[in-house]
Amino acid sequence: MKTLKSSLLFPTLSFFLVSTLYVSAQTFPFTLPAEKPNQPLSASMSRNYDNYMAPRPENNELYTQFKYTELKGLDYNNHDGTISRRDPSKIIFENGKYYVWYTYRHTATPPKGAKLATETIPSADWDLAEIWYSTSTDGITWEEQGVAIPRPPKPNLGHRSVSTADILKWKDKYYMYYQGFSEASGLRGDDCPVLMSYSDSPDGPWTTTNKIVIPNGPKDTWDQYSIHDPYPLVYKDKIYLYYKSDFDGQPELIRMQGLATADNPLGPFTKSNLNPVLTSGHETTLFPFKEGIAAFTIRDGNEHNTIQFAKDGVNFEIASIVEMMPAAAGPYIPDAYTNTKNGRGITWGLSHFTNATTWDKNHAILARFDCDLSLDVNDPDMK
Ligand code: AAL
Repeated sequence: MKTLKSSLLFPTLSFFLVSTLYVSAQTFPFTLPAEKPNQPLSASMSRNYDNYMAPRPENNELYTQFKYTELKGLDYNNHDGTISRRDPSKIIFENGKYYVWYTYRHTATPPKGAKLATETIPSADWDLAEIWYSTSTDGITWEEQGVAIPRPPKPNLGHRSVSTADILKWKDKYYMYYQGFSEASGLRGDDCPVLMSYSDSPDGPWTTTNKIVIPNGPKDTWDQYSIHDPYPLVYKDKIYLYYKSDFDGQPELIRMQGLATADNPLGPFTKSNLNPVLTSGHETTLFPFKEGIAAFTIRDGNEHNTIQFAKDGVNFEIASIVEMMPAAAGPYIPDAYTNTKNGRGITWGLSHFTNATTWDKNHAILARFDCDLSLDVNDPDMK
């Protein structure tokens, strides 16, 4: 009896099991449904809906791959570490051409660290630097125009180095925000506040305010030693300036990003009471996207290699996980300063490559990156 029962039970159960598996495998559609399907999902499938730009996770508009292209026109032949171009600004289109600003260093020797630094020997790749600019009509061939913002004479702020600039266009005037070092980077840390110069034309001349426009935080706060990578956008009728600081390099907390807003390019800037607003990343790269702001979160922190999105410009969520992100990217953003409520995204920009592994030849070069983060690839303004 016992034998008979089990011999009947086994085929009956296996039939049900096999047919159930077969049916559920068949019922999951070949393409991903727009809404999260009401059926058992693996953890991975489930978070594909919950975490990444639902309701069309297979079509995540903030997912992309990156392509890199060598530039023409800027000298790529000198790799002995005495010339460096790095940390490009956003790119703007004015007077029929693209403009970009960047940290330019031309010194007798490569950087040698803070202990060996002198008035002519740089401590770091961005020490003893100036802010230079180039223009282009196609985004590939660039013509170097020379210095935009020189190091001011001692004892003015930034006399040791001016670097890592970004541009704001506001009511037909141009405002350049940049790191101003009054001692060699690395002496204590990579310490600097943010300075600002302004001009009626992207070709200058630039007038320096000779003032700190974004001050470091008070003692024992996360941004007490440095404000790096100032990055202004116009959003919600205000200047939204994102920046990086670094908890003084504490290993677990290294490098996060904050926000300071203002009604006027000269300030005062008010830091967000939710700072840091991004717990990961390195150099700042953000752009208006739909009603909010999207951010590249590169290189450092638990959430590095992601693109994040904040509906309100403040509370960021991971939108996608990506690879080979552009370092220090300066994108071309057609609506960076239009106070848009429907940001259109980006398709290209400049970034830098550093050769950190060969310290005795330490320098950086600029390159072009292309990506697909535009809401309308046929939009002629994106090119
Ligand atoms: C960069 C930026 C800032 C830092 C240094 C030069 O990539 O994050 O500019 O100070 O490194």
